[in-house]
Amino acid sequence: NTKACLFDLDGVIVDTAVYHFQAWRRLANELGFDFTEHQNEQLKGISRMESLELILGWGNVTLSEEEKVAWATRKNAWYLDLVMQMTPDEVLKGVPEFLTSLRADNIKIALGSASKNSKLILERINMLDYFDAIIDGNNITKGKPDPQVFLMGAEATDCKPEECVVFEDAVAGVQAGKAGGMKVIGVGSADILNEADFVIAGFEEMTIDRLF
Ligand code: B16
Ligand code: MG
Repeated sequence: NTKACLFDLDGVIVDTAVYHFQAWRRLANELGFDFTEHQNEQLKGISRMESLELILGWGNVTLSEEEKVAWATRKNAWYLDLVMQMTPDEVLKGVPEFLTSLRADNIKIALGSASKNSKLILERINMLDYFDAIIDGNNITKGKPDPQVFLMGAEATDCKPEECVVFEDAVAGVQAGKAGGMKVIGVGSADILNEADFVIAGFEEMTIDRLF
């Protein structure tokens, strides 16, 4: 029986990936190379420092640990400039309606995101009040596909893993939910998210009865 829904942020609630891409691309350009939107797909659900490692690999750039931290800090400042311009109309279609229906049925709502900026983003898009618990990059020691972020979400909502349903747009996130023993609904393409229990293209097609 489902008692809590655990939501990823980027790609599920809102599309911050476009802003991550802009900021990471600026970093790459300043280091003398570029990368594509296709490559950017690989960064979804992955932590900031893991993303940086992948990008530096694409550009064959070697940096010291100190330089890596400095570039990651710069990228985050550029990213936050873009986040500060976000507005509530960027919330993905059908999300507020679905979360409202969960609240009406007393189903708990938690965030399970790799981002360290999740609260700020939820504030900007006016979605913070929907969440009973927020587990994000500030709370976790192991990134997706490790189940830690979702297991902490289950605990924070007083639910067993089998009582939770995870919503994820990234392969690593789907794997994290399954590793935690949860039902996982993929958001995006069924070809890519084939490890999910089922996949929706967006929340317009999601109803409460599909949780059970
Ligand atoms: P930050 P999610 C993830 O969010 C993004 O998909 C990923 O591209 C990003 O690197 C990661 O958050 C960390 O974000 O730099 O803001 O801490 O999909 O787990 O909500
Ligand atoms: Mg995501």
